[in-house]
Amino acid sequence: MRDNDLDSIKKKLSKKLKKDRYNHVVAVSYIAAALAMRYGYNIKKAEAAGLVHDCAKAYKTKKFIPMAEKFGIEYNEIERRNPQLLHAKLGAYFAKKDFEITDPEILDSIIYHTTGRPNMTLLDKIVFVADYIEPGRYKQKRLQEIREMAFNDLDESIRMILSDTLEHLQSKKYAINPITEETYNFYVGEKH
Ligand code: DGI
Ligand code: FE
Ligand code: FE
Repeated sequence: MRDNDLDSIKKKLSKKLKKDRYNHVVAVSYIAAALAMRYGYNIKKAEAAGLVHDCAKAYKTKKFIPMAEKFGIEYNEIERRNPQLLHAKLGAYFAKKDFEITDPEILDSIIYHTTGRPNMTLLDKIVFVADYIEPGRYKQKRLQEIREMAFNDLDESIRMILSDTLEHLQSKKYAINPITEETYNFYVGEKH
């Protein structure tokens, strides 16, 4: 991943995404870079993953199910009823098709950025956490604490994020994706 590649990804994204969403992905990319520095991961790959993680949000949510059908992307009952969840899987598809990203580690980190997954790779963790803590976020509780923890103990920050997210989803009575629950059980249920 060269600087050139990152510049061309940014340029494309700035044309496809609304301004707020573009600002968000740039912020995630820089926080992902900072976490990569802290935990010893390839900085450019982290930046690229951060930039493209929400690229499917260039499209309207009502197009997600038809697009998944068309591209042969499988979805479960929860995703059918909450199609916004599909922006993660669709994002990996568009990252490959429109942004020429072929690195499986980057593509996986996009697929799992919303729900996490058991036994996440370091890049999965970096993108998952960066998405939650980027400077533009303000709605979640104990953000300051989680932001500090992200740079002290990445896994502990993941446990905090998963606990808060599950609690939030339950309080709103949102349907929980089985993989969100599996991730929660893996990281919070048992200690890792
Ligand atoms: O795309 P972003 O807004 O940057 O962030 P994201 O991809 O992490 O999506 C965040 C939203 O996804 C947040 O409102 C919580 C929601 N979410 C995460 N897991 C689940 C979920 N929503 C439902 N219904 N079920 C889940 O399991
Ligand atoms: Fe997202
Ligand atoms: Fe995001």
